[in-house]
Amino acid sequence: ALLSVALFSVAACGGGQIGDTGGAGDAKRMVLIPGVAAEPFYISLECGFREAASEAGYSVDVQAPAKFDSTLQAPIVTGVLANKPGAVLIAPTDDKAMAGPVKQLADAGIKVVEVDTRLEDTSIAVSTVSSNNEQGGRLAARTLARLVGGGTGSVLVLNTRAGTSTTDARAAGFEDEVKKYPNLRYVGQQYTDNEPDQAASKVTATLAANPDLVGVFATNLNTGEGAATGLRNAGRTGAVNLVGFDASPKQVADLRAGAVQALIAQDPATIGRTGVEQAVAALEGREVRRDVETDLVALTREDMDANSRYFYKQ
Ligand code: T6T
Repeated sequence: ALLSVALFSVAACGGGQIGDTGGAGDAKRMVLIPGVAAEPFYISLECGFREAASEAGYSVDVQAPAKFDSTLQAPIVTGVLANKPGAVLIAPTDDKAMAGPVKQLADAGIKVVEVDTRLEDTSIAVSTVSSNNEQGGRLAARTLARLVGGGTGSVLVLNTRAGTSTTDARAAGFEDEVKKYPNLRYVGQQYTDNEPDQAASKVTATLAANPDLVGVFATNLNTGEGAATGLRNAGRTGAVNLVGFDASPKQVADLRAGAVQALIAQDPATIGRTGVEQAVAALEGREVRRDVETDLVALTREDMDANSRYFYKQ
């Protein structure tokens, strides 16, 4: 029961904290429901959300589940429905299971903007702001192929949980793109439940079964952090090229230290900011963009500091 209680997050955005304000039934209020609490990607997104909402004169509230899990996120949505804010920005934790609860928001007249993840049913939200995750997976495959160079061997994908729209799209893009490199043998994807420990043990098990492993693509922050641990435990750091997704402080430190060879970084603060802009447009009856794509960049140790604006906050 405790886990179903929403966590009221306080992000360290820099430049002074913008507090949660506002009461019930307030059209000038926006609520952000991230995929999970206290996680650098969503913290950075929250910072963009808070800044943009306060600039636009909206009060804000942020309610996140303790785990990336639709059974914990759904009751938060239902609670928010009762307070009837003008708009809700949400990262749905499951592309099907969250459709019912999110549709209740839209049916109540609340403007729903998807940030980061999306529902399969595209008729519910007015706008979706995210990275092009399929392209991100392709970029990961090209980056891994460049790192492996002339080498030959197996490559593994570590995914989170089926039904997470973003990581599913990354894995699909990677799988398709990696076919262009005959020296790389794709051994399939493994799900980790978004748990670093599972990612670590799946990497060591895959290494045992496929000693020719030359590359791993970890589709998000937790899978990447766990994969780095798995390779370290197996004594294969650097020998197996690891391409991660996201740029948490720990991932950035791992890149600098050589525990990870590349990161595909997103721009979560811009996702949060743009989500607010679309929500305000919807509330004011102006034109809304149904899909907005934000930047992705591949970082390696050589060029990471030139791209430090992509490092996430914590
Ligand atoms: O990769 C991000 C996000 O884009 C994805 O939808 C879920 O995982 C992260 O939040 C990283 O933990």
